[in-house]
Amino acid sequence: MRNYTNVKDLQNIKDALKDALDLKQNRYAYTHLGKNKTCLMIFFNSSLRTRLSTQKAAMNLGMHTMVLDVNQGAWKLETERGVIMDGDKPEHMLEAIPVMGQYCDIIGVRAFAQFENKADDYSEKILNQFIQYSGKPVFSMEAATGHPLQAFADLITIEEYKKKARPKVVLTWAPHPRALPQAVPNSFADFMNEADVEFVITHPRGYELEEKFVRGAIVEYDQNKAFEGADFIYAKNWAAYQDPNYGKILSTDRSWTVDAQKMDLTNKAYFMHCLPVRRNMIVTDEVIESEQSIVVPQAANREISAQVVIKRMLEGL
Ligand code: AN0
Ligand code: CP
Repeated sequence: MRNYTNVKDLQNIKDALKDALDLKQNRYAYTHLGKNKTCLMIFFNSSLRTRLSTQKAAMNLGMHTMVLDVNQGAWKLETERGVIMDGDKPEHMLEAIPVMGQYCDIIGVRAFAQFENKADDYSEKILNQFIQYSGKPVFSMEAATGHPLQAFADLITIEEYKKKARPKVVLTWAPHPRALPQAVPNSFADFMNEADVEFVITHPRGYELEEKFVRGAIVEYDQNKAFEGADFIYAKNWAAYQDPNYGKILSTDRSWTVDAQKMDLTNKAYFMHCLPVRRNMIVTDEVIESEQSIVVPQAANREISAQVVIKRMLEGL
């Protein structure tokens, strides 16, 4: 595998799942693959899980890891070509990226949607510059439109916890005080559409996601109805995608918060969230602390999804 930016890079998700479950039993079987190889991780945004789980995955494969927080200690980077650089940014991405590529064998990039320009975000302007100019294989650690390491970990978790061959999986919007990207719900939808599940998305009107990720999945605007018979509830906030409200908060309606009453409508569903989660906005204390909450094992699988991806990238070097 050269780059990892979306579900299609895994080719066949059944094989990818099998690799994941095998690796989980035998994390240190491939240390020879990463010997004398370096994984560079570039963060334009904060992270807890991605930072730690991806380093752990690379170390499991025998690699060295280096982490750079671009906004803390590195030079501020100009991203627009053609600007006269007389402002506060001393370095251009067009030099910085090929230089970063000199010091590593693979590069992970976290660069969220900026909500300034929808076309820039949805063309993955920053991630694609890394692919184009670094000279090295690149994987997304959450870019503008997707978080494929998260969605792969989510798929592994559903595979591990499902009690029937084709579970009902519900992605529900929930309220949040800040405008958040669509990357997590986009990738989750993209993966669920490939998986053997009954997939339903529920959100208030106006929060419709990009069709290329929704791919005709059922959208149910009545959250209670969507929850009926669900085996997995996957909560997430996102800001509006559709014009003219791109990047805007249209609702903070706390009747969409996932609480015990709503979970009672489900088929004793497991509760999932990618984390970080704001309690009593997205989900009540009671639900996230309940036995049905699998947010921690879900986060644990981030190590596994990253390890499958990095292993395949190393095999392609
Ligand atoms: C980010 C998001 O919603 O995309 C990262 C989630 C993994 N969340 C926040 O910024 C709170
Ligand atoms: N879920 C996730 O990607 O978490 P971080 O933002 O902490 O990396």
